[in-house]
Amino acid sequence: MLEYNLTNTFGADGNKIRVVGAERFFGHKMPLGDILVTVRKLALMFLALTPLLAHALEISDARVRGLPPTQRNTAAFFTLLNTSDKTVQVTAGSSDAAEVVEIHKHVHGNGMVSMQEQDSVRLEAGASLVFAPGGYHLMLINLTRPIREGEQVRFSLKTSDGKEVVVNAPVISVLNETAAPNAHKGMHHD
Ligand SMILES: [Cu+2]
Repeated sequence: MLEYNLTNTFGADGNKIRVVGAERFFGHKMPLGDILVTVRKLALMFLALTPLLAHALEISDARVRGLPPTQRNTAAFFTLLNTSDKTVQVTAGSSDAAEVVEIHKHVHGNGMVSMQEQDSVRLEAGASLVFAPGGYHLMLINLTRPIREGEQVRFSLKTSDGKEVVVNAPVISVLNETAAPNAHKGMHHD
């Protein structure tokens, strides 16, 4: 996508490539300063267009698990889709309802289920990944307010290209939760 090409061409570590490419494009008669100004103008033109393009990361079917108010932590579930033609690394962002947000995964071993924090998840171009009970989930840690069904909770995820995708998700009580198609049954997370 255009925004990724821009990042590659004009990124902080792309100075050398940028100048070489500009010289090749404009010939060697143009002073370096003029080339950089022209490149900057082009970059601004492209940046003005990028809001028209879709985000690389789409989040759908988002919901946050409602638990009794004595619980300090809860989890958010959703489906991620990488709509770009580049691999995207996704890391946890923040939430208006929790002090800390982490990506967790349930790990099965020796007849036990435990949670492991994941620094990031990786989505190939066009790939999707389901966060569902019994698998990946976004852990909302140290809740700053009660999470009641019918309310909305905001949370965000960050992508490796420096973008943050913000979602407003409905709270669905754990009592009304329906298991996702691929989720394991009977695994409670609290
Ligand atoms: Cu967890």
